[in-house]
Amino acid sequence: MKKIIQHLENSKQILLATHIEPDGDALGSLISMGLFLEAINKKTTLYCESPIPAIYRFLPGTERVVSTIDSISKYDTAIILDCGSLQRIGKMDELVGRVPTIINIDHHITNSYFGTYQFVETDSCATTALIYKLITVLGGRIDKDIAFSIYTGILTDTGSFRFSNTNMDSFAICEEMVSIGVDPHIVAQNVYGTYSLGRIKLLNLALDSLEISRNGKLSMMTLTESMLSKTDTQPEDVDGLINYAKRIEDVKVAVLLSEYPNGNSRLSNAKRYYHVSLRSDGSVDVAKIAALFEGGGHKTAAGFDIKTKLSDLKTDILNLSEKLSSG
Ligand SMILES: [Mn+2]
Repeated sequence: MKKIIQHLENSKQILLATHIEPDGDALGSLISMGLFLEAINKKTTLYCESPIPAIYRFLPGTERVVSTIDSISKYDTAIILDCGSLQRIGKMDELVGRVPTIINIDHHITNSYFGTYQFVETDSCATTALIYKLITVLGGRIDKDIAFSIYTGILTDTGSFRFSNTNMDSFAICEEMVSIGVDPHIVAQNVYGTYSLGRIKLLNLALDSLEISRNGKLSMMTLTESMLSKTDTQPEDVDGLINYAKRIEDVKVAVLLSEYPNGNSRLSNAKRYYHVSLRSDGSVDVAKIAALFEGGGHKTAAGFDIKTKLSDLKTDILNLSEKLSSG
């Protein structure tokens, strides 16, 4: 962290980027770090390839996030947030890789330690918790706007203090953010309070698609492109649906298969792109399962992308359940 601090003190033009299809921690770390650097007179660009999900647009500073980068040569430093690999930022990965100094700030267990400097703590509950540490060590001031982002990142990445990554820091940092002026009710109302009608309809279809392995240890939901179009929903509306599959009694691993928009390939037996999300009850390391398919994540939440036939994918996933130990 010392080297990162020394470097940041001298850098002038900084590009900050986070992963595609951002969650609360991705946007929270992007915005909190960006606002902090601006406050200490650094020129910054906040970049995220995907649109900002509606539930996070209440965060002060989201209007600064851009989805295009015009010229890369002006940046002396890029800070990559909440990404296990540089590829997670999306299409601009190669271009951003040319920035002279790359700082990798993350908490994913599968982090590849890319970049010039790394601040990676895999036992940290959220990347926003690392931003909090960094600002604190720098002696910086956390204002109310920054506090909202840090609080939201920790709240969402710990599943409202329910997931196994929840620790003392989660509560201590959030308590401090509340003392600075964050209203937990406002955050909860925005993040969890309202669902669009389409999302409720999508939930209905997702629940209908539930399949359980023969031994009862694995649950699987499938979301197709046509379900999204039928309910007029966006990929962001898929967020959190997997938790319904995870809550089922005796289930150790929950799987959500989401079909990527595939354009015009209408053949039912054609291979299609899928994102596979994996969640575990804590007894199974799903990051290891994801790594078998060149994916990544945490012990209890991981994922991978695959191009295959849906029937083959389902068979492969259900076969995984046989390897889940009993007890
Ligand atoms: Mn995170």
